[in-house]
Amino acid sequence: MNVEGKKILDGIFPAWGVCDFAAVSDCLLPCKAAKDIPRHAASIIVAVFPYSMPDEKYKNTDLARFAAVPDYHHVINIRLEKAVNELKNIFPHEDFACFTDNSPVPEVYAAALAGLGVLGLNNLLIHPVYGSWVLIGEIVTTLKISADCKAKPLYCDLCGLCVNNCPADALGKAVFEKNTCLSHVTQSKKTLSPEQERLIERAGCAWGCDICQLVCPMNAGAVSRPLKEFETGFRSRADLSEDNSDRVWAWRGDEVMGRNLRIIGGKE
Ligand code: B12
Ligand code: SF4
Ligand code: SF4
Repeated sequence: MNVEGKKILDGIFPAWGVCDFAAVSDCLLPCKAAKDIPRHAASIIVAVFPYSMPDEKYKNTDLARFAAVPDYHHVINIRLEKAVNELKNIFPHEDFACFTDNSPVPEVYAAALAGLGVLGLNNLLIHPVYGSWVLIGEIVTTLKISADCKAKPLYCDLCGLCVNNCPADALGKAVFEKNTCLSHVTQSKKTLSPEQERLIERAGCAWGCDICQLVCPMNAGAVSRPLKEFETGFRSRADLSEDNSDRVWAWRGDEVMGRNLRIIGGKE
């Protein structure tokens, strides 16, 4: 990336790196958005977006931290699109496509390859400054940018605390048991089993699950410097009587959140 391009990215992203598209092209995730990947994609500009407030803000929370801020898909896409618009001015003949979450790119792996942190046994990217409290977004481009980190990604301290404290026993197996993960259960539209309801009740969390991050010692010194968009829209509790159209759970409809709030005895 030339100096001008770097300046653009530094001004929009709190932290970013680059990985070769070829490094992930063999392990793309099945996703409708895959059709948007530019033909002859060469590089991926991966960015991380910190979202965690200081710990005291979560004393009375009934949400996982990613769900206590405005919908990150929207917030991150605005920043990614701003970067693309500015990059197009200096690289008018290149193609760019933005993705976050709803992405064929295995984002955790791509971010680790881009030198943005290590791979946790909890499946998450742990950034050296913000810990795992970051969301990930990326720009896939035909622009050839030399990747920052050509080495294989590094792993976390492997202390096992996330595995031992996972309430759903989803971690530490050969394959992550995503359907048993509490985060998945809270987001499921299906009728829950009594066991799944008990899982939600015990955790007291109406959307998502942060247990494997809260116990992680590599998050102990994580710096809390959330995006300003996240900070201004922060709400530590779910309340269905408010306008929730900018919340991450809105796409699932009020029924799912209503069910979860009933289970944990929160405000519907
Ligand atoms: C589906 C999904 C979920 C599902 C399933 C999760 C899962 N791990 O499978 C559910 C609903 C459970 C979930 C929960 C959460 N999620 Co989620 N989720 C995703 C999503 C959309 C896809 C993940 C996926 O399917 N991975 C498939 C597996 C197989 O991929 P993988 O483990 O990375 O492995 C691939 C690569 O790493 C690669 N690979 C690995 N090693 C190697 C080695 C070599 C040599 C090669 C070639 C390839 C390779 O190959 C694998 C197969 O493709 C991603 C966004 C994305 N597009 O990546 C977000 C994402 C992973 N989730 C995210 C978050 C924040 C969460 C939660 C913390 C939310 C919460 N608080 O409740 C929890 C955490 C649960 C946990 N401990 O994993 C963030 C993670 C941010 C971070 N710091 O890492 C992401 C990146 C979304 C985002 N844009 O920020 N999630
Ligand atoms: S999010 Fe919760 S249920 Fe899912 S793996 Fe982490 S600790 Fe286990
Ligand atoms: S809790 Fe331990 S094993 Fe799990 S991600 Fe953190 S450092 Fe790795």
